[in-house]
Amino acid sequence: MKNQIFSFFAVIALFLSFNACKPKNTMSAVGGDAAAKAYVAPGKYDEYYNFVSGGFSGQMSVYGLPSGRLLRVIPVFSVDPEKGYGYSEETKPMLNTSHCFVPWDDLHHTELSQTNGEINGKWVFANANNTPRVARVDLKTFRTAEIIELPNSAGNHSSPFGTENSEYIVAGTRFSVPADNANGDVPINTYKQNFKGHISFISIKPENGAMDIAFQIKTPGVNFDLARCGRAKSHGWFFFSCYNTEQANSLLEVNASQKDKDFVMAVNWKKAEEYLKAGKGEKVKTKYAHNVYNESTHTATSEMRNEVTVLDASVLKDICYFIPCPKSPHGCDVDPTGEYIVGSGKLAALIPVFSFDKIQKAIADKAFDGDYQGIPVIKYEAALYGEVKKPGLGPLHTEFDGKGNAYTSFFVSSEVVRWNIKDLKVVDRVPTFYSVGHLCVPGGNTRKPSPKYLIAYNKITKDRYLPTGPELAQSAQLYDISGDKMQLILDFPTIGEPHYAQAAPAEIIRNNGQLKLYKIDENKHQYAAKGEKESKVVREGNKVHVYMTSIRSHFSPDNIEGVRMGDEVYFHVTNLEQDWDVPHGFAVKGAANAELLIMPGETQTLKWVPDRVGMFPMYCTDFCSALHQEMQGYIRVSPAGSKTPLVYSLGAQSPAPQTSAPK
Ligand code: CUK
Ligand code: CUA
Repeated sequence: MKNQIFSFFAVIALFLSFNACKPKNTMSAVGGDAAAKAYVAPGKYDEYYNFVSGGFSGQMSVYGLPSGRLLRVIPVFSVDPEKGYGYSEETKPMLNTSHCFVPWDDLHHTELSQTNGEINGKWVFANANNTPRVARVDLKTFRTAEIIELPNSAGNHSSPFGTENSEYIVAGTRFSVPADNANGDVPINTYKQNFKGHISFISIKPENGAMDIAFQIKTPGVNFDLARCGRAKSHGWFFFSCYNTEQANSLLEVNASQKDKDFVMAVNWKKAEEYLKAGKGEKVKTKYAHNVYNESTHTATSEMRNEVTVLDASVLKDICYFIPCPKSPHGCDVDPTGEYIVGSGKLAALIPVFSFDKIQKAIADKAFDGDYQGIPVIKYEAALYGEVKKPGLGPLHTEFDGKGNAYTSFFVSSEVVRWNIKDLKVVDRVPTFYSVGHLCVPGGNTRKPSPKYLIAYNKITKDRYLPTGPELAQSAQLYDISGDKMQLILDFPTIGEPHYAQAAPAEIIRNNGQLKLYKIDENKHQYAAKGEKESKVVREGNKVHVYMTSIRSHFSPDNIEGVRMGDEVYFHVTNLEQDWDVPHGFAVKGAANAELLIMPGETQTLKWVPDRVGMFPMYCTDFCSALHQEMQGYIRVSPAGSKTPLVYSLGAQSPAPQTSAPK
């Protein structure tokens, strides 16, 4: 019997270790009190806002925590027909780039603005991975307010990571490429000579968040993956993980995994600022778009810039230092005290923790192992605080709770591991379902984390939800980390593929002066009609401008005749409502476009080019009142060259009372 019990446990142990990489969907992983912990009663608000990257959806989604309820999808880099983003004339310029209008991107990281190393609730930044851009979302409106393109970059992955007072949002290029002012028409196998890395420092105006590329730092051609600012004692520094220091250009899975160690790059950005002031930067010709949404004109403008200032790290020797870091590091995370820098080698069996003090001493003592293409390489031992031994398989990202613990995600062994930063001992581990990428502790990248919950953003969901054909839901998992043992309390599906996310106590975001509506008197839109009396239809050549208003429950005008084939019709719809939460929508049959969704006091424009002669209904798409279904109208389209007069009306059965002569 004893023997049987022993072998029973042996089998269980074997089973567990064998299945370590794919934990089973067991009920026992969720305790009986889990539901109560994640339950937010109907009508009650969540404790946290969670801003989650949408990956290849190009959008950012906002969840409430701990409920996991989806509150909003904010369109950032991808067009969104639901909100008319990228479809309305006013928002099209937001997606302009030096290439063209780009309607999609791949958004991996969100970054909340900070003051003194704490979240201030003003803005959340996001990166476009494919066509390198950084966006600023204004948390007064939960809308994308600004997008700046990044020159000399490709694959803007190591981005957007901010400094402690949002002095800068920094962005490192994943793909090194020939600089924009160099000849890019070179053989790919000249990578080592011709390909360069660039790190962008985007300055943020404290009063309004306006972005500008203050400078770039040119580095050897490697792949920058992730980054974190120094904080508290290490304020003034930035830390980047880099891989492919082999400088391979083919079959990177093998060729960029040759070296035992790649690098964490430490950047002294205060020093870089000094060089910039001293005129050591080179003004380099390039081309990049800067797009800004103006809240009083309700209109975005896109401007093309053609110059950027570049500091060369191989010439200005004391701004960048490489620190050896095992096996293709992915995450590079700094603890709340700013002393410990954690590098997560994707293929490493340990986690190195570097000490800021030791890095400073190593630089002072010149404890270097030569250089890497002109950048000093600090000796590994000289920078190392210690190593977390055998923590798990495939470490990716680390967050902190401010109580001395670090939490690292392990992609291969599908788990979150809590370890103590001081003694580097693992104190708890919990399985994730399944392969986990980023983690988020609210404020986990600040001086003062809010250590109640941890959210894991997973890559694979397998059997967690009802199946939906070949493509399954993407997923996040919520853990209670307030006790000695981490406890899984909730799964919730996400929009797109979630990578990094940040969260903040709801109070910080709610009490930042959120906008409830646009004041109609302050509407400076060129085509606004600030009352029904101002509504009209004006022909300018083949362009027909409809100054339209909407209010419960009609448009003015609601009948238009005299539009001809060959015309371009612009419906400028002003929502006259001055109540919170009363949008109106607008759509026209056959429009090669999306709807408009117009907030109270706002003006938005839909362009419509009729493709045939006939009668076209238009209607409100947002169920705004009991008589929403009555909110409609007609546009008559006549043949090209017809003499149908341009008339428009509201409340006239026939004939139309107001006319303007056809020109
Ligand atoms: S990445 Cu996706 S899991 Cu693009 Cu920050 Cu690590
Ligand atoms: Cu306005 Cu429905």
